[in-house]
Amino acid sequence: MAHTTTVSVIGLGYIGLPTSAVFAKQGVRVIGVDVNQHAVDVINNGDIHIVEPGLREVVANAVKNGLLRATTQCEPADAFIMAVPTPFNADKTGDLSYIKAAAENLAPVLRAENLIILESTSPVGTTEQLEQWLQAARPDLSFPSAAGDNADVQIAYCPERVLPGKVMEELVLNDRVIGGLSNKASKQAAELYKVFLRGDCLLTNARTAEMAKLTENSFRDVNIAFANELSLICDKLSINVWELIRLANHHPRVKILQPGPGVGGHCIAVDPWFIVSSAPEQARLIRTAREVNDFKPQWVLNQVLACLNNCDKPVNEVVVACLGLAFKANIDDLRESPALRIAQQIAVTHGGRTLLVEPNITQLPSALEGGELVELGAALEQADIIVLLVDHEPFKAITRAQLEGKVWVDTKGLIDG
Ligand code: SAJ
Repeated sequence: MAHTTTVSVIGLGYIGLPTSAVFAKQGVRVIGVDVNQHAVDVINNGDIHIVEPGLREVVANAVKNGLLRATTQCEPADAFIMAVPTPFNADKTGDLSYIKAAAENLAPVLRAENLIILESTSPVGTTEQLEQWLQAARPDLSFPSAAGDNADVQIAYCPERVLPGKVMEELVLNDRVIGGLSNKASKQAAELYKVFLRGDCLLTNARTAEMAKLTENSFRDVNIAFANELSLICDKLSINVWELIRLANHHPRVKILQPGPGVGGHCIAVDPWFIVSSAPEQARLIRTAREVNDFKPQWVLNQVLACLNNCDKPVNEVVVACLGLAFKANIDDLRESPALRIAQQIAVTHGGRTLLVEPNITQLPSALEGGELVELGAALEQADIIVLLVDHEPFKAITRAQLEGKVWVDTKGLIDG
């Protein structure tokens, strides 16, 4: 595909906006589409509505140069990339309503020679489902499941695999798995990504590409669950889990991940359920891993409650400090954070002062209004119980001397490790 191609990116969130920006940086005209009018206005002003290092400058330049424009309604383009959310329903099946809504927005402007790429993390079969919705809305056009390489419209699945906080770098460098509903769709999609991609394009079919994304995140979830389960076993057997993992990892073929307060974020705690709901009888390990990781915050809370009950003061006079609220180290993202959930439960159940230390934010979310956002030094000075929830860089400097006379629960091994 030539550099003059117009690409429309539907969904201008954590994936869609950076993708729009890297295309525009290469001189491609990009029409960004989002249902959120606020996001559209912010982007058209050359600014961004999300936090991602290095993104603002690229968006500002693209808007200034007239290469990126945002709107709420789909407009004709040569290629469309869908990057809309796919949460799960109450029964843990994938909620495809955002993809369906995007398809309804897109269908009226679709024309022959168009390429559509779905990037949203999706249950296996979603790309075929998208094709069916579009075919129903546009019976005048032919699609690849029936017409193969000769179809009017080509469709491929290509999952995003970038790490929040490193999106601008990983978008360009990571290899891409591309699964077309026809060979032509795969090839066209690869050609399009090559406009900005330095990694390789690995071509397959849509179902395998959908499963590849789910597999990567399930692999990580299962491995984190193994570490989390070890932490429970070691607690019962009075063994230091951090030392144990360090020792075991000296074996040339063993590489155990780190236990923590639970698994957070919008991907690893969600995606394995898409495999479980597609193959419930077979996906026993993947389901159990999810359950092990989901139980960990409750286990940590129980540890803290036990410490509270063992204190020699009335519980409501005990000062508890929670160190870290984000879903992982050195980011400001509190969404789906086990640390935040644990801190919230401590604040509501113990009745005394709860000090909260989160170096990456300046204001507490409303859910934590009962707590006090304080500096690390103040928390270490005033608290009777320290609950270390995230391995943020500044917490690595905490010394045993600063903890003298205090009780602590260390979920990340910064003190005990
Ligand atoms: N965690 C642990 N122990 C570990 C590693 C991680 O408890 O040893 C926890 C983290 O604290 C966090 C959660 O797991 O709560 C997830 O963090 P993460 O760094 O493993 O992953 P995410 O959610 O930021 O990004 C993942 C990445 N997937 C993989 O590494 C396989 C990323 O490449 C994907 O693009 C992203 O999901 C996504 O969008 O799907």
